[in-house]
Amino acid sequence: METKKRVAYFYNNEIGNYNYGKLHLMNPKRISMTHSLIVGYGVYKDLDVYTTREATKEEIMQFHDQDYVEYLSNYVSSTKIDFLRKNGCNAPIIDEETKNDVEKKRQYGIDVQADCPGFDGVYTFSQLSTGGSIDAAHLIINNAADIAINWGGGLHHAKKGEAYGFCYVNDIVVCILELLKVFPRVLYIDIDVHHGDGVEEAFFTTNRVMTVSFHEFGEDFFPGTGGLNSSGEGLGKNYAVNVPLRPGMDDESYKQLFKNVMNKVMEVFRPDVVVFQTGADSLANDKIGHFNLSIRGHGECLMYMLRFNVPVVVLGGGGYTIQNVSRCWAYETGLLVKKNLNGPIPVDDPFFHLYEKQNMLHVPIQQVENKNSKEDLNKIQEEVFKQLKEVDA
Ligand code: TV1
Ligand code: CA
Ligand code: ZN
Repeated sequence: METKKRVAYFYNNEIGNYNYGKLHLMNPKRISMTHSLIVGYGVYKDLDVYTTREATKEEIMQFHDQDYVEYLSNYVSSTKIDFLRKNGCNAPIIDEETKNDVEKKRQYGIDVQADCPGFDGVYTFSQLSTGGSIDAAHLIINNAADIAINWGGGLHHAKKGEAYGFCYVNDIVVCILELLKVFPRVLYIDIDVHHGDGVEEAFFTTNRVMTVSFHEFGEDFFPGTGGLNSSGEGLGKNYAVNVPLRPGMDDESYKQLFKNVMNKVMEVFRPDVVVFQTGADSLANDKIGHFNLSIRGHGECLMYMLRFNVPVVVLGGGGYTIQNVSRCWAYETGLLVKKNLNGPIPVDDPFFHLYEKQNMLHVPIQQVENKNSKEDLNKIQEEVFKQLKEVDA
């Protein structure tokens, strides 16, 4: 009955070399670590492996403002300029003045101190993240894959003309715009612990994209949007679904809510394709998020969407305890090709030293208090169902 799904996987060895800065929590190395586990566990053989290319300016400008993209693409960090000067380079550096113009930086959300630093190669990094998500969409469009994975994508906060929340180019919006060229309806699902605000905003007024985000909400948790009653406007009314949650969500409560909501979403929206942002900062022991999901629980949510026999683009996202991110995404890549990975981390993994404290693929999690009561969760589900009743796609 169930036929084997063709699973495509996008990777570029360069992506792990970009660096947001020493103290920053976003570490692109987790993408390389994920890849090493995928190779080490032998999942590689069951995937159609593609090398990720850099998205072009034109592709990125399908969503982003030209002036913002131009600013990003010309960005040269002041450390890099200092380095060039010290090494005897006297040639003018393109737009050296504007690049370090405090006003421009503020306008475009580039902030050396905090969330979105201007770092060397920030544009190429974003092009690689986006190139994978675009080509993933194209494989689905050409019916050359049933599932297409880009762990380097999923940067859901980037705005049309501004970097935001560790994200510079919104690869997800560009991916969905590609899919909309062919498919009438696209479903976006976001299990990152943060609200998928950039994607929601981009499609807030259309009924061709339904966005569904599960996220931690309240007590100033970033970004602060995604309340229960933010549900779309105009033609998009009821097509933005938000599931705001308190800290401590565990496997049982999360899985149940996820399955109930998504089952209803599939029934009323009947998408042609699903784009799944698989942010791993919803796992237990993340450095930013406060949910308490196991890798198996997280993976069960992703796998739940396969039963509907709709093609899926699988993207990465957040995740700040990097060993758990690579464990999770390697495990999920395994699940997608029907392999149930477990056991120790392969000893010849180039990142083995980073797992030495706990060398198993699955790590135990402590019980923490779930601040979401059964009553709260029932109420949220009820509200979401009420909204979904109004959808007639
Ligand atoms: C540099 C160094 C940056 C240490 C950022 C946590 C840091 C954070 C850092 C941090 C941090 C945020 C805010 C900023 C309100 C803003 C990829 C004034 C210890 C998809 C983005 C979270 C999540 C942004 C991205 C958030 C994603 N949390 N240490 N920054 N402030 N920003 O709260 O959804 O996962 O935390
Ligand atoms: Ca989310
Ligand atoms: Zn996040």
